[in-house]
Amino acid sequence: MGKYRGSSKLLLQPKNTEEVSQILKYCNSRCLAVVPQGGNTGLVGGSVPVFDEVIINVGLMRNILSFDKVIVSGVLVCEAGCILENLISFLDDEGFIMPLDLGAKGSCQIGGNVSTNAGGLRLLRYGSLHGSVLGLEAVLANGTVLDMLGTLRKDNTGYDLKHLFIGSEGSLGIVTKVSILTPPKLSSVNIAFLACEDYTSCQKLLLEAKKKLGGILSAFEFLDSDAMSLVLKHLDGVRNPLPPSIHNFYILIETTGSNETFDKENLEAFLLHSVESGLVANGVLAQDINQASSFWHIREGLPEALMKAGAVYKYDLSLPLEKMYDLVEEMRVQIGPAAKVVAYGHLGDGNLHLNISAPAYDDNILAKIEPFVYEWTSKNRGSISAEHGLGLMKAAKIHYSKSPETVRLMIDFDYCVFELLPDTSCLDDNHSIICLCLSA
Ligand code: 2HG
Ligand code: ZN
Repeated sequence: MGKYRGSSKLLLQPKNTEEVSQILKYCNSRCLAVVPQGGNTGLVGGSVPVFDEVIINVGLMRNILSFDKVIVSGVLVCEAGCILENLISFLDDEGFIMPLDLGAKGSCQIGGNVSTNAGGLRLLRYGSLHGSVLGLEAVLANGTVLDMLGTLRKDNTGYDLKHLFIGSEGSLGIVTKVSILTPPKLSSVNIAFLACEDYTSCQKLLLEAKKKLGGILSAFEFLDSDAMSLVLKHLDGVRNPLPPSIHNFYILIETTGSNETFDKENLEAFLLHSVESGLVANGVLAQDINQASSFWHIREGLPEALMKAGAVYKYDLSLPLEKMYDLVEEMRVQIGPAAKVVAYGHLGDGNLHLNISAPAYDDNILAKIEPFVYEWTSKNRGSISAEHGLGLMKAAKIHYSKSPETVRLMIDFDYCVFELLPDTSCLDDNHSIICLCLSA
């Protein structure tokens, strides 16, 4: 995004866990700051060495260690540097899918996905990584290797510490291996691209989709008309699949099931009913795989279109569904003509991607956005980071979403882990190392 700049002089690319352990042990004994790095696709500056950290990039640790489709159906064990898209293709050949899919799949790595608890496009169906990650291996700052690489569905022996590494963004240690439960690939996938005239219709449509499509619903994504105009303007070869007329909202619905005829008829009946009841103004069902991927390209291409449009301020928020679009409208009033407010996201999960696009980064624009956006989110009991983590951008803003007692416990917990270190002289009373870690 051109927003965070690195100034590291050293990038290390360990080939295995033992090397990660040795690097961390050495850096720790010398009080050298490190930043773990995966595919570098984060949006909050978490993997950028903004000071002079040593970069530990796990990109060479990219082996698939095992895939058990016979005994424990669908458990994949792999190293942290595996690129998500490679895992998706590997599983596709085996008749399985990853429970996680994101626009950044071509470069993001599973270790980074797990460390940031990435959500993505199919969370609605397959749940978060807290559900599908069965185990992991991580290396603590002092080099201790924690083997929690279980493959069991159930294990109630003591604290399930792997969950602390899912979403802690490298602040407790570096994830080096992951074991993940993958669902079988289902043969019938259908995708519809729809237009709604108002936000209330989008909400009602979601409720209807949950009721009528139930178990086969696998994605429910939305974009507003400003987002659509942006994609059409900046991405080559993209066209609006609906007849030319400006609609206020667009919805992408995907169903995944195992009965081709039934699933298609089910989706068609749902669409017909939604048009007749006035919830949907217009809609089209993908007729083949090319059309299906062109629908997805509109939604997945949004971050790229925004980058091409200039500078972008990104906010990844969880909000109560009924309030979500009020924020977008209030933000438009707040900012005025200086920038464009563009909204899209995972409506099915209550996750708004609020993007503010401007010709260049400008402190006057930023002053209109922050702290307004965080205060608004906090007042409505939302989360200031739904799926991208805190990173550098939001580490100091955590209090908008977590109580002082909770933050205190996180800091104490960090201390607890750091007390394992042979030399703790680099920890000062102001927890500056902890803050650095939270931002990494
Ligand atoms: C998405 O859903 C990603 O496309 C990126 O999470 C979000 O660009 C963004 O703000
Ligand atoms: Zn997203």
